[in-house]
Amino acid sequence: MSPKPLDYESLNENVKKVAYAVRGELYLRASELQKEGKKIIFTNVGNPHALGQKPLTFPRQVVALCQAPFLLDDPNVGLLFPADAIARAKHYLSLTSGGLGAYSDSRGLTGIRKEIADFIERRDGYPSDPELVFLTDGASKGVMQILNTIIRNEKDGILVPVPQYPLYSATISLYGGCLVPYYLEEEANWSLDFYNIRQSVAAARSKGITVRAMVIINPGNPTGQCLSEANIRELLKFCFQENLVLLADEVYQQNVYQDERPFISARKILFDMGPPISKEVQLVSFHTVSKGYWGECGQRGGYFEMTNLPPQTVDEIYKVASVSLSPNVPGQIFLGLMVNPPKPGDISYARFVAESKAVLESLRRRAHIMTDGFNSCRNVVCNFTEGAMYSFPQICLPPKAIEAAKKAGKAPDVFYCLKLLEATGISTVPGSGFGQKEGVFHLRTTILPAEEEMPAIMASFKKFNDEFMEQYEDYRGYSRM
Ligand code: DCS
Repeated sequence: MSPKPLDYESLNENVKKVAYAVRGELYLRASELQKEGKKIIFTNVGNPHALGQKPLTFPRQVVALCQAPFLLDDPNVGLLFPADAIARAKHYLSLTSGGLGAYSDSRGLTGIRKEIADFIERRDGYPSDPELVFLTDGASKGVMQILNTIIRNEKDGILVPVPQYPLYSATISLYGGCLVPYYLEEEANWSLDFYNIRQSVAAARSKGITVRAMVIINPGNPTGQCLSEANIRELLKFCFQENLVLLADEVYQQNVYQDERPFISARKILFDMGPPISKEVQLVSFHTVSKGYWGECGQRGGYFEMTNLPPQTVDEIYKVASVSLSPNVPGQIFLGLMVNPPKPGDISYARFVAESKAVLESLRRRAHIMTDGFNSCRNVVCNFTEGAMYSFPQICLPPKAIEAAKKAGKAPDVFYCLKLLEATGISTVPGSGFGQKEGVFHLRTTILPAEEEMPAIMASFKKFNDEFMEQYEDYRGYSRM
């Protein structure tokens, strides 16, 4: 009998090809060990609230009132909620046609798209058109929608940084496109190297691939770098010369832990460059409520903004967004609040600033504790986490460890990460899940465990690592690749 349509052998091959390491083998083993009663430190996902980060008070007050509008009629509401939260809840409810239980426009609520456009204008110094801002269920859905719009067949190439966040490789597989890798330069703080990028493009073209788009993640995941203005300028020139649409994943724009290279959006630099580039290069930028000091991953609020896309294309994107009716409405309200937080003079301002500063300052300290910790370990080197939420140390595995991994039927970095998990409960993601140069090994951890637990976690990592190295190094020692 022929297989049924949903039997494994008859599934869409693109679905089978998808790989997503952030919830891959290591995560599954960690979940098993947890069930058996082992204490697991889940540093595999950038999911701050799951590791104890408290939600900011003001946005939760506003959304609570939007979810339970009958509270607004309660004579005691003013005792429980500050007046500015009550006013904001009324404002957001007035933007909806029936509250949070009603679908919104498929692009999101008009009033919130306007708040986002105002935020972009304040941030970049150039006006933004709310008609070109679409809300999505997290940034992931926006990235998927735009890649779906770009990829026509398996000959369409998308330049993706390596290491990359596997949303990109997974989505390109799912839509049947071709991932064209470009390597970030680890020795130069994970920056872009255009000689190398041009070579990647040339190699893809020689195989008949039409390179159509380029992805940047800034600040970087998993690499944590903040790109310099000069690097982004060169990148935009490159996209102009090569006729590429730039997908700027800027979800970590609030997560910056150094002062030399503050976040500057690709859009601002594009407009600073002036015509013809500013009028020609097509750009889609992504943002989310999941990151920053918000960390509201479960709310699924995101947006993308389109620059230099013709109206017919925007209409097509709108049409496809309409097929899923509406992005979730509470997530949209979180986005409105993120881009339009309490202002000086508002009742909730002081508390909001204190809470958000506490999160960001602690993340900055944790970035230092982690990278310093990794750099104190034998055969481990780690660039400073300049931004985002991750450390991505290089683990220089001795040949004997690589042999042992082969014998166990595992990739060397998977072997190391599994041993780390079994010994310490620290659940990481092997570098191979993000891509890395041949023969070079990494792992990714988030910098999100509670600050007070961090020194003990790093001590436990060091103890495991140094013993592992001792076990697998031969007496002559071992030099880095
Ligand atoms: N882009 C990047 C670079 C990300 O790191 C993430 C999430 C997203 C987009 C998608 O975010 P939302 O859909 O929640 O808006 N990062 C994942 C990660 O690497 N660990 O946890 C989540």
